[in-house]
Amino acid sequence: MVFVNNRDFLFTPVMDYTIPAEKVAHVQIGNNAEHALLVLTKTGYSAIPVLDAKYHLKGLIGIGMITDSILGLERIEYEQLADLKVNTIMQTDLPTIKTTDRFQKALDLLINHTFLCVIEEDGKFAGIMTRREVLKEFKKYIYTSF
Ligand code: 2BA
Repeated sequence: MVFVNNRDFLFTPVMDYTIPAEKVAHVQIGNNAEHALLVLTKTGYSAIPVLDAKYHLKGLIGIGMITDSILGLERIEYEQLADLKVNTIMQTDLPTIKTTDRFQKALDLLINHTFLCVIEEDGKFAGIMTRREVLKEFKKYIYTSF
């Protein structure tokens, strides 16, 4: 990536920083909570996107949401995991950015979110933009500019 002057990076396309969909761990909307917990545990991520069969973004599922949904009065009711569908416990009010958006918008949102889902105009999931990728780019930029 080449920046012509100090502010140009704010206007670079978000796709320059996006981890493509095929490299992003996800679950399908019809999966149960047991499967989601398995994917989250195996990948080591605390939250991942939820997609439908057509690869449209539907929400986010995290370990905390799953635990909360099976929290009984006195214990965690693990036996409920198989019957709970991801779509009943996932977070649906999530910030997203479009493939056509500029980096500046993503930067603002990444202050409060560890990653952002990137979607195409038709809602199809394109990938994620993470704080890590952005920090890596900043590091490269700072080290090569000064
Ligand atoms: P977390 O899972 O809470 O991870 C926080 C940070 O810990 C990550 O920051 C990364 O630096 C490190 N980390 C966690 N699990 C890792 C792993 N399996 N391999 C390498 N590093 C790992 P970011 O890379 O900025 O990611 C921010 C958030 O984006 C992650 O939060 C996770 O929710 C999501 N994420 C990142 N990469 C993903 C992927 N390939 N598939 C699905 N979700 C991803």
